[in-house]
Amino acid sequence: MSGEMSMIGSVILALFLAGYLGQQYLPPPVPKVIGLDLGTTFCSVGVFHAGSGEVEVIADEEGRLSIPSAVSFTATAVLAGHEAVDLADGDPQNTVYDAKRFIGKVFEPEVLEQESARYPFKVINNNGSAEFLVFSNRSFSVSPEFVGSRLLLKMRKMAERRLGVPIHRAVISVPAEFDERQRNYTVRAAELAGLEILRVINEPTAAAMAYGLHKADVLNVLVVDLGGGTLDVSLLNKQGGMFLTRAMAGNNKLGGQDFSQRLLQYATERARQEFGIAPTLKEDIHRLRQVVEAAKLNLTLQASVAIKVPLRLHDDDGAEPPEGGAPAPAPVQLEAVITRELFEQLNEDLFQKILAPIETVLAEGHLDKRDVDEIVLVGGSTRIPRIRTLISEYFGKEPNTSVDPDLAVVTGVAIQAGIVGGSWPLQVSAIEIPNRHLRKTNFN
Ligand SMILES: *[C@@H]1O[C@H](CO)[C@@H](O)[C@H](O)[C@H]1NC(C)=O
Ligand SMILES: *[C@@H]1O[C@H](CO)[C@@H](O)[C@H](O)[C@H]1NC(C)=O
Ligand SMILES: *[C@@H]1O[C@H](CO)[C@@H](O)[C@H](O)[C@H]1NC(C)=O
Ligand SMILES: *[C@@H]1O[C@H](CO)[C@@H](O)[C@H](O)[C@H]1NC(C)=O
Ligand SMILES: CC(=O)N[C@H]1CO[C@H](CO)[C@@H](O)[C@@H]1O
Repeated sequence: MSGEMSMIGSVILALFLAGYLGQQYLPPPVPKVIGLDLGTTFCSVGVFHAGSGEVEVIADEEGRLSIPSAVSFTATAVLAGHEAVDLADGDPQNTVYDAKRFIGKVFEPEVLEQESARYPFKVINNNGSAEFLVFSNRSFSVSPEFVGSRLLLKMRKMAERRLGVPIHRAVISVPAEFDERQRNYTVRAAELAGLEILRVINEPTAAAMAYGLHKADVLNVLVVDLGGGTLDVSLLNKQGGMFLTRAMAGNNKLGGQDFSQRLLQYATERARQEFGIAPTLKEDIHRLRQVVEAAKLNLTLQASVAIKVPLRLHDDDGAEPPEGGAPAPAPVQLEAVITRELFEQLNEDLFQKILAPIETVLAEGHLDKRDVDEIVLVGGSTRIPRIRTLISEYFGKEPNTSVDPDLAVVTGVAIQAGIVGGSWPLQVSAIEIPNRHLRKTNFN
């Protein structure tokens, strides 16, 4: 009997040893499960390399780590990501973006109509669900999950190209506020792209994992996600190694594009003062928009930036002059220096709005701000220096910013994919306690 026991013991020991040695000396296994961040404006895909213990965010053919969440429909092809955006200027009606705002959602007819008015493409109401009407050879409608699936397929291909193996399984992140239906439709989008979803994880939880907070000795984590158009604040509470979302609040109409808009208004007003006429031509506005967007990004690193924008400034709404008519007025050039200080002054009231949802989640979570252990910043707009100081001054401590704020979510999802996909030795795979009864407070 004891002989048998010791034999079983030896076999188990031998198996463990073989596994251990295998892990040490065999080439590291190729990741088989990918982590997907299907964002409203950008998407990324990452994997966890068990050998090195590192996350790799997978680049596209041109080395870019994110692809725009846009899909274009042409007569001959469906294009996703950068290729879709390249087409968008020429064919805005057939380039769908922001599909994540519609996925799995049931709308009141008036609300859907208001939403559609914001887009150059046509949004139609299919019994409460949104669909996009596109025209290639003929006109047809596509669902938000179909649009999502083309982005997920593109990312699956990027991963397969990089890893050299077929990929069929993934972990995907969704906003914490997504209800069961929105989660289901996100999973359906993945299925349409030939991917089985092993786990759906909340974006703020993923961001916390990117900082290793699932392993660290912390209790309360506050995640601030400020993207192009929305602010999401979540209060996470760690219980026995698992994250529970305690409270959520946000502002659906606050983000990077609002800060750019203030710069655009400023530049437009400068042009009006200088040339006696405000730029109204579509192409002038487009050029101004591109320049102020670039200036905004530069002001994160530089104290000031000089802009030069050629403008046509026609006041005849752009019509070509008739044959032999008066020649078009000569183009002018708007030159200005924009300082970081000016940028901050133009936006200070918007920046201050970030604090309201932070205070709400603390109140709803019955937590004093001093009891927040870590603050995690996600989303490109959290690079803005004034926003970082605003948050660190509020809490009296530095936020966690070492991970690229555009890649924090995909990094965490990739870690989760590594955990779910790992077979050795025993893996704690759950990292999140679902919280079905939570509602998000919105400031608009
Ligand atoms: C659209 O029309 C072109 C040429 O007429 C044809 O080659 C192409 O297959 C058509 N595409 C679709 C999606 O029907
Ligand atoms: C429309 O939706 C309602 C409930 O959301 C459902 O009862 C009804 O069957 C749907 N109608 C169609 C035509 O799908
Ligand atoms: C979501 O999917 C699950 C599993 O397929 C199903 O049981 C559930 O009813 C779905 N919920 C909604 C709201 O669609
Ligand atoms: C922003 O910075 C980049 C590189 O640092 C530079 O090439 C570009 O001209 C700058 N843009 C503006 C508007 O100053
Ligand atoms: C300011 C800062 O970097 N804070 C923390 C970020 O997260 C790690 C945990 O991985 C902490 O050790 C840092 O102190």
